Amino acid sequence: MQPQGDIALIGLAVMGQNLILNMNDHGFTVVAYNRTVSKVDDFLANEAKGTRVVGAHSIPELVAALKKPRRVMLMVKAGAPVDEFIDQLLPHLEAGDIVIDGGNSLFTDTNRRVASLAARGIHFIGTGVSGGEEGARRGPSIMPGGSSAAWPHVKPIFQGIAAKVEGGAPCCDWVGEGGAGHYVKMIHNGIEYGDMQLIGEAYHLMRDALGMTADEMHAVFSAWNEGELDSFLVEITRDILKFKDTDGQPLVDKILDTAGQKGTGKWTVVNAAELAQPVTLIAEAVFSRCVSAMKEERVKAARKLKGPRPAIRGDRAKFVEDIRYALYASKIVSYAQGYMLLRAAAAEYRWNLNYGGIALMWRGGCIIRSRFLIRIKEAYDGNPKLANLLLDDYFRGEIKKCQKGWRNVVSMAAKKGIPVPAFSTALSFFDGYRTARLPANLLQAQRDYFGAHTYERIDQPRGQFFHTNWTGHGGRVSSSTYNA
Ligand code: 2AM
Repeated sequence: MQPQGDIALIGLAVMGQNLILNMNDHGFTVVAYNRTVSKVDDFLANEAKGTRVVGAHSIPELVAALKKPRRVMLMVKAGAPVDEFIDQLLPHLEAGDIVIDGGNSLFTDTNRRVASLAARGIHFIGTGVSGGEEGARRGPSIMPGGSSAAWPHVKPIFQGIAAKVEGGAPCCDWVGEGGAGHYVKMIHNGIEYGDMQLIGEAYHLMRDALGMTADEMHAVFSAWNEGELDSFLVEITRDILKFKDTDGQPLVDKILDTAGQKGTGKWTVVNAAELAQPVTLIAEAVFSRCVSAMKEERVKAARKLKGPRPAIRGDRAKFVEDIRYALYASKIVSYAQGYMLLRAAAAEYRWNLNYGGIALMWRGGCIIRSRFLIRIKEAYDGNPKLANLLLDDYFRGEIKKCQKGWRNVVSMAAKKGIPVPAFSTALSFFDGYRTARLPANLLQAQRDYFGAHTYERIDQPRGQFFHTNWTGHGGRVSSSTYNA
C-alpha cells in the first residue's frame, strides 16, 4: 500500500495534539509520534478517536508512513530536544524531504539548523506558531521561514489551518530565509509584552489616580474595544475586570502583583541592543516585570519612600479619554520600534522580509491580533520601503490627534507618582525621533575630552573627524581603539 501520510507531527503536548486535529479537520492525514510512545496510543484512543490520524511507534515507522517529499513537523521543547529529533530523523530521510520546527526556538538555532540540513539536501523550516491551545485547534497565526524551496510543499497545509481574516486571507505567509520565521515570532512576543504593559499602565491610572472600580473599568475597556484599540488583549482585559471570585468580589483584585516571564521578551531586547535599535518600549515592559517581581522589597520601600498622593481631581471622563490617547499613541510607537528592529534584522541577517505580510500574519490568530494591524499592512503595502511607521500619513495623523492627551497623562502620572514607564518612554522616543538637534554634541565633546574619541563638526562635511586638546596638556593623538 502507498504511504498515506501528508505530514508527521512529533510532540503530543497540547499544542501538538491540537495542530494535528486542526490539520485533520482540513483534510490532511497526519502521522503522530511522541518521545513517550504511550502517549501516541492514548491520543488515538481519546482526542483523535474517529479521525484519520495515524499513530507511529518509532521514527522508522513514522517515516515509512509518509508521502514524498516527506514533511515532518516537530512540536517539542525548544533547545536540545529539537537537535536530538533531527539527529534521529536524518538517517531515515532523503534529499528534498522537509523538517519543520514549530516550537519556540531561538532564531539563531534555526539559522544553524537551516544551514546544516541544507548541506545534506534536507529542507528546514522554522516556524512561529501563536495563538495558544485554542489557536492551534481553531486557527493559529503561523510564521514560517527557512528553506524557501520547501514553502510550496507546506503552504496548503499551513494556510489551510491558519486563522483567517478579512476576505478569508490566511494569517500565514512566507516570512523569509534562515531563522526569519522564529525571529518574527520573537518580535511578536516582544510586542505582546509591550501591549500588555501599556494596558497595565492604563489600568493602574484608572484604579489609583481615578479610584475606579473593576466594573467601571470593565465598561471603559468594553467601549475601547469598539474603536481603534479593538484587540484580543483589550477584549480579555474587559472580561477579566468583570470576572468575580466565589465571594462575588473581582478576582483581579486578589491576584498577587508579580509577573512571570519565559524569556522571549528578553531575547527581543537583547537582540535590539545588539542591532543598536532603540526598542525602548519593549525593554521597559520587560524591566517592569522585573520590578513587579521584587514584591517584598517594594512592600518595604513603600513604607519608607514617600511621594505625592495619587488621586486626581477634575473631569474623570476627560482623563479616561486622555488615557485612551496615551495608550493608542504609545502602541503606535511600540509597533514602529518593533518594525525598526525587523528592518535592522533584515539588513543584518540578509533576509527579504515581507513587512505587510507580517502585519497580516499578526492580524488574526495570535495574542497581539488587533484591528490596528490592518493599518500597518496598508502602510507597508502602500510603501514597502517606509523608513518608519511614524512617518506614514495615517499614523502621523493618529499621533497628532493623540498628542495632547498623551502628554497630559504622562505629566499627570509624574506629578502624582504613578509609574508609567511604557507611556513615558514612548513619548520620549517620539520626542527624540522628531528632534533635529539632540544634545549628543556635548556627549561627543566629553568622549573626546576624556578618551580622544574625536568628533565631527556641523560646519564640515560628514566623515571628517577632529580632536581637540581640551586641557592644553595631554596628548594630541586621537583614540581609535580605547573604549571607555
Ligand atoms: P514527552 O511527552 O515524551 O515528555 C512538550 O514537552 C513535548 O516535547 C512533549 O511531546 C515532550 O515529550 C517533548 N519533549 C520534552 N523534552 C524532551 C526531550 N528532552 N527530548 C525529546 N522530547 C522532549
